[in-house]
Amino acid sequence: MNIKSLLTAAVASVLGLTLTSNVFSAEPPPAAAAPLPGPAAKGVDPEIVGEEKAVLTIAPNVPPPIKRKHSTKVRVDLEVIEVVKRMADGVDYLFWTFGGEVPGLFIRVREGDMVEFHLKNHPTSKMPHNIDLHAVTGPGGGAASSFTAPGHESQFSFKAINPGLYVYHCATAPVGMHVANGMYGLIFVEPKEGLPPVDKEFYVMQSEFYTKGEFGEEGLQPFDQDKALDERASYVVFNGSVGALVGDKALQAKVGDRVRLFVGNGGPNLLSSFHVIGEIFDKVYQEGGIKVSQEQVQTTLVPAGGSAIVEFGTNVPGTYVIVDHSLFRAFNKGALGMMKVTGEPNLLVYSGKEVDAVYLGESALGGAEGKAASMEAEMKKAIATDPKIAAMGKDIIMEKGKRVYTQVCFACHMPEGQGLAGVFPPLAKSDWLMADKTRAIVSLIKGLSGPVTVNGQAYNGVMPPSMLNDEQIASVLTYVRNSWGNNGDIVTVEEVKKAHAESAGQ
Ligand code: HEC
Ligand SMILES: [Cu+2]
Repeated sequence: MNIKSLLTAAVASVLGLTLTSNVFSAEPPPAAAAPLPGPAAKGVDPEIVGEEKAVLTIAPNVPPPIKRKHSTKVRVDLEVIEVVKRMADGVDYLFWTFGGEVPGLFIRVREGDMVEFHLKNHPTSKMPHNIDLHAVTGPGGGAASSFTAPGHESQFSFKAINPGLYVYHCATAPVGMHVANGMYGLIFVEPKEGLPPVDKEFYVMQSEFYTKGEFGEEGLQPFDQDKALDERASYVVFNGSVGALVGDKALQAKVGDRVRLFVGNGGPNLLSSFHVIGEIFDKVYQEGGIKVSQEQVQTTLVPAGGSAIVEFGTNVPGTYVIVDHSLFRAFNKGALGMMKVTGEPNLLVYSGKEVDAVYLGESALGGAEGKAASMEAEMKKAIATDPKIAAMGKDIIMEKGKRVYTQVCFACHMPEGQGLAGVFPPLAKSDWLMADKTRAIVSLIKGLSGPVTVNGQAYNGVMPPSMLNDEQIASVLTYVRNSWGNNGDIVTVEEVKKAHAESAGQ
């Protein structure tokens, strides 16, 4: 050994790494690595009796509780594979996975077990990978001993000393990127005495993805390093994709069930404000520890690279929406799941809607319905006769009309009503529009086709019926007849109704 390699060896040993498993470089180890001081060198652990293969499950399933009362040797076989899968409808992503799934397969062992871990990297992988299990006490949480080139298998063993719910993830450089591509999952080290029995256990893991395209942009989306650096997630999801827990894939429970969720957060960057709309977590094992640390919790915080166990009873049937309560993530980036609870309604706990009454504020209190009606009539009269109120009314109608215009009409008639020469006639300063109010109303109700002449220019296109309601037609026509140099009066809902009724007969 020369000085340089001695130095490298010294640094590596300080870092707790073996030279063949450098977590900080992407270099694969030599093809035929000599057997490392493995099980033989460890001696015999008198606590360990027998051996078995771990049951691994795909989210949202959790392996069954461990009934055995002694420690054993548990063999875990986990395969890393890089696969293209659905991220959202029409959107694919090249996921790097533990077990072909995001999140990775759920591992359940018992406190005191000796875990013999076999990490296999599929031959089709482009990258070396490894695994850092937060349940491991040892350098790199196993990462140092599990660096595995494509087409190779690594083995290491650890004693599951600390009970709790732990995240595991890939820790191969660049670590952030490996995690961002889907390399994380949960391992539950069940306390010796077990957790109290429940009816249903589920595995829910949040994480986010950084894609070149914006949310929903179709096709195979590559990873976006800049967005990841800025923590600008395009997708925030439960169980690896948009809709993984929605519709037929919703979690299922029955009224009266006690439900336990093993919740993880793979990150790589964002915290999760984990919430189930319409439920209260009556027990929370905060941060995935084994003590119930809080009761009656609405939203629990799950850190990146962390977990929580939450429990609740189901009392009322229905659909319960699971969200990251950072709500734009839930409703705009995918962090939304569902739990469907079936069974008999429980009116003592939740009544459902009992009354839908008209509410008119304090002045209507104690008054009969007649009073409300006469008030409404008075208001209408005041609006009609008071020019100030009338003007205010017009502002509101213009505002509404503008909204309709920018949603529906501008695509053809252009933002400033200028139209498109020879194809879409102008609305700005249109003689056709201003000449006949009723005709304009009818053109929106029924659509317009055949030759029309606007400001001396002939058009012969098709405008489909607008599908707007009477109020929207009134407001948008008010808007276009009072914008871009047009000067008209208000088009009222009554006028639209009348035109509607008359044109229906034709
Ligand atoms: C899909 C394109 C399209 C949309 C959307 C559309 N129009 Fe039109 N519009 C046309 C075409 C084409 C004509 C000419 C029809 C013809 O030649 O008979 C027309 C004609 C008109 C006319 C009569 C001619 C004129 O310039 O004065 C009015 C008024 C009008 N549209 C208003 C609207 C309003 C208001 C909306 C939104 C609620 C709307 N249009 C939405 C395509 C469209
Ligand atoms: Cu990896």
